[in-house]
Amino acid sequence: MEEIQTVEGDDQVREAAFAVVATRFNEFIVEQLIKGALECLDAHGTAAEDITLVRVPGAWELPLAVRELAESDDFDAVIALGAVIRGGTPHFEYVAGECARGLADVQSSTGVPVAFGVLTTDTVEQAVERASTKLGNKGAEAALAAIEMVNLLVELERP
Ligand code: INI
Repeated sequence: MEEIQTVEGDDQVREAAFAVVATRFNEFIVEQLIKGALECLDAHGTAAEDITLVRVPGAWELPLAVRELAESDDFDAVIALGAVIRGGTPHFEYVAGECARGLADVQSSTGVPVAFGVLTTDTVEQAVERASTKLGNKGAEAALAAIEMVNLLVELERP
């Protein structure tokens, strides 16, 4: 087989603006996700003036704020950060499910990449692990995905 053409976005930031939207709920965990995301954006070449941090009460409120930012034309991608922890309550299913559905909705209806950095875990311990620096930080992972998707869209739109 002849070599096929592959299109992908790289991880270098070139004049792109990012909004980071983070919940205050489970703040002690989400602060670590914010730290991971901001360090990742910085390490890949984003200027501080190209990053806006927005805070919302909880994961339920993420989709509305993310939609507002995605529709503003001021950002190339939005990074949503939060932590929904089960803790034996059915509330979990509603909050986690609607948050994920709402964010996916914003991404597909606006065409603006929305990175999903929302932890959904059974326990606090699992959430702490995924927000750590040692075992991989989901905030940093989401920021990296946002960078790659911004660059991929540039590649795909190139004539
Ligand atoms: N919000 C979260 O971000 N994480 C949770 O684990 C959570 N739980 O478990 O209830 C949570 N609830 C609050 C919700 O997101 C809204 O802020 C609230 O219902 C007000 O609309």
